[in-house]
Amino acid sequence: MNDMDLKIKGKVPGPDSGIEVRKSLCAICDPNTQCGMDLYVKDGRIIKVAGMKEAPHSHGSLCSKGAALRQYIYSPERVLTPLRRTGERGSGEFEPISWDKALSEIAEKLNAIKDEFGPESVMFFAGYAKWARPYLTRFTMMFGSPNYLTESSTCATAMAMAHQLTYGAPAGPDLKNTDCIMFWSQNPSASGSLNLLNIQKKLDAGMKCIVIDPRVIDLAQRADVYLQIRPGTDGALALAMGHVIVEEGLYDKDFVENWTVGFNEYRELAADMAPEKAAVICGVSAADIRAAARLYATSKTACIQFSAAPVVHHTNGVQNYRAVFCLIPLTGNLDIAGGNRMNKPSIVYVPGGFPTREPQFMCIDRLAGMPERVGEARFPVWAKLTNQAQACDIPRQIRTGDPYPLKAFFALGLNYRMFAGSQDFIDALCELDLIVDVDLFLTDTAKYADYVLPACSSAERRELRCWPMGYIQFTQPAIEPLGQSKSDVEILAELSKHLGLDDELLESGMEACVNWILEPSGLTVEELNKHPEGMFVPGAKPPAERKYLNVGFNTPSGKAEFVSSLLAAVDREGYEELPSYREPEMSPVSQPDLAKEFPLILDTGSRLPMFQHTRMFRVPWARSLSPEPHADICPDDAAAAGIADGSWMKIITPRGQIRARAHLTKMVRKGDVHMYHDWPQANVNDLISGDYLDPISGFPGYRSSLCKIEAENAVEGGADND
Ligand SMILES: Nc1nc2c(c(=O)[nH]1)N[C@H]1C(S)=C(S)[C@@H](COP(=O)(O)OP(=O)(O)OC[C@H]3O[C@@H](n4cnc5c(=O)[nH]c(N)nc54)[C@H](O)[C@@H]3O)O[C@H]1N2
Ligand SMILES: Nc1nc2c(c(=O)[nH]1)N[C@H]1C(S)=C(S)[C@@H](COP(=O)(O)OP(=O)(O)OC[C@H]3O[C@@H](n4cnc5c(=O)[nH]c(N)nc54)[C@H](O)[C@@H]3O)O[C@H]1N2
Ligand SMILES: [Mo]
Repeated sequence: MNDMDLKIKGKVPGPDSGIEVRKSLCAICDPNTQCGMDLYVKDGRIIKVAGMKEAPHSHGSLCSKGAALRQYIYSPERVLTPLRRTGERGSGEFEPISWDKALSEIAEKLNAIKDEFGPESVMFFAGYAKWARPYLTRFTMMFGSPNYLTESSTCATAMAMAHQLTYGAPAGPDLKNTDCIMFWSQNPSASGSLNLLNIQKKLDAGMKCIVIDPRVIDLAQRADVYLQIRPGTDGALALAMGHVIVEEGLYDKDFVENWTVGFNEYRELAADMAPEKAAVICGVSAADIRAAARLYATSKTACIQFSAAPVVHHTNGVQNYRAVFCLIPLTGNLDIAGGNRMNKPSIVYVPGGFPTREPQFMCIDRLAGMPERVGEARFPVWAKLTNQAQACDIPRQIRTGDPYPLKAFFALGLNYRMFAGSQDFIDALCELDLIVDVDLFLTDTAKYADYVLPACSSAERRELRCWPMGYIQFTQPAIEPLGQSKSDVEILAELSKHLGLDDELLESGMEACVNWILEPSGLTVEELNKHPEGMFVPGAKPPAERKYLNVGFNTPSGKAEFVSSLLAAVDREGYEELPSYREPEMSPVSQPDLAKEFPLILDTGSRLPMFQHTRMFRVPWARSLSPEPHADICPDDAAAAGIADGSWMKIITPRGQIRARAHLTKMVRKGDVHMYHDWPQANVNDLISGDYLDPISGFPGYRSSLCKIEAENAVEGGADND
């Protein structure tokens, strides 16, 4: 082998090997992590991926998902041309058509629907891919529809609402400066491994740690106090901690007196939740509750690492997180270094410490004159606190036409299995006149669309991202889009022209938009192009502390609210103004009769490190780490049902059943069944009703319903279509 062959074989970049390194990022998980990536390209094809050493957030690391990026991008399931449906919805029968034909036909249909039923009858949806959301929001507003919806109808928003109701805006944990961190339902080992390195360093340096999780996660083993809570009882635990903090005088009297409302009412509520009472509700010891409360309240600074998902994936989720977040003002750990701090997002949810015009770009102010959003009447506080429609209400409105008929659904990446009652969701969608899905892959959901438009991956497009340390990257495409696929933003810009929306800025393309958005930061595309690996934003700075001293809190009272004025204004069950504890709607306590037949708690969705919702099932390396659907149960429950480790079992709820392999583990509490969501052949969301929702947020109760398990002798798994 000569020198050049060796260089090619060794994937050594340089002019003689013809291998170029392009600076990109991994967009498989989104948006707070996203490792910087070096993509090695030869002859227009990515031949190797590696972590980008210059990235200050990922330092050259990649997880198992990113390492498999080539299999994700070059999947045989990629859609490579626009497709028009020829068979029944769901059959997967399509014919390829040209972009021009596809966009003209879609535009003609959307405009006809708009003329006959009004723009509000068209819904615009973004799935978990978040990078193109500012563009889709603007597009929706320009079209004139109030119905911009996203996967955040089940992710993060309810958590944000609990913050907003309590002190006006989300307040993130200041890990860097804290003396004590309380992981309240977050498992970075699986869901955010980048942060794990920072956490481990802090733990090594003596940071105290409390973990509240029904499963013995890795971090539980390093915790000073670990509380193995029964799913969905977080509110009771938080109130009991508040009880101890108040009773023992550990609260911040100055802050409470000057900056909160409703303390006396809260004190009474917490007085009724002694640790001994919560111990019974939550299945933990009263001594541990006291220890956790004391550690959190007496550490010089302490913060709460909350999650976008598990606590709010219950029918009592917002109130439970409200009870948790009340501990922050109670102890004065709000908006201080080492506590939970407020910071404005710069680009796509991520606070970068620099100003942008992203909010103005999205043209949200146009909502003011529009008809009500889907879900607005059913979830009035949601409507007050967010700009989105609530997607979990779509099936109801399609079926009833109340308050107006819905006719079309346009999606950037829809996965119907993400919704509780998935089959009902897609059945309802099939009653619409038009479904358009833009996706990288011909997914099971795309098969229901009338048109499927091929999106390209992050390696084939530009993407604007920032990270909390004030770092920004505007990636350059590493390769040409595969087939005829295009970037979502380009698709929106072209559809805008076909629709005649007359949106000059969007239609002039992504770079013009980025220049417009970044204007207040002083950055330009020209400057960013000189730094394809990204750069620190000049002048970016961490948020000031105690901003409330000047501007108060963004609540109706201007103070942190133990008693929420927004909840008090709605006279409905579940909208109590104090964060009082209610059982999940389906629990062994709330439904003892049902629990006789279905005695176990079904808690679904805890992240697995190799999967990202539906995305990685089709990726061979990821799939080899977990080839078949499985659920975690404890050895005692398995023995009681006669189920052996690794054997097939049935998980049965009043709504139906699925098959999964039993994974016996002492990590799980007795009485709980944990299963990942989205498995193509074992969709756990079909076991949960689409109407099993938190009355405040509309989030599904993914993490607590009732089930039973039975042994099964058959050995064959189901077909895997997605
Ligand atoms: N690898 C991977 N990473 C991901 C994702 C993925 O699909 N794969 N998804 C991303 C998304 S969209 C999200 S929202 C985040 C979510 O990521 P996380 O916030 O970490 O959420 P989960 O892993 O779902 O659950 C975290 C922990 O909550 C516990 N838990 C379950 N029910 C309860 C409960 O009722 N109370 C309490 N206190 N704890 C409970 C679980 O046992 C689990 O260990 O992850 C993101 N990161
Ligand atoms: N039972 C249960 N259900 C859950 C959860 C749970 O914990 N338990 N978690 C909920 C949460 S927190 C979330 S975030 C949702 C997951 O949200 P989903 O939206 O279901 O997430 P994905 O499957 O990652 O992405 C949806 C689609 O987007 C496509 N896609 C990826 N990148 C792009 C892109 O750049 N452009 C376009 N146009 N399409 C793209 C993917 O191929 C996929 O088909 O699931 C929710 N459902
Ligand atoms: Mo999520």
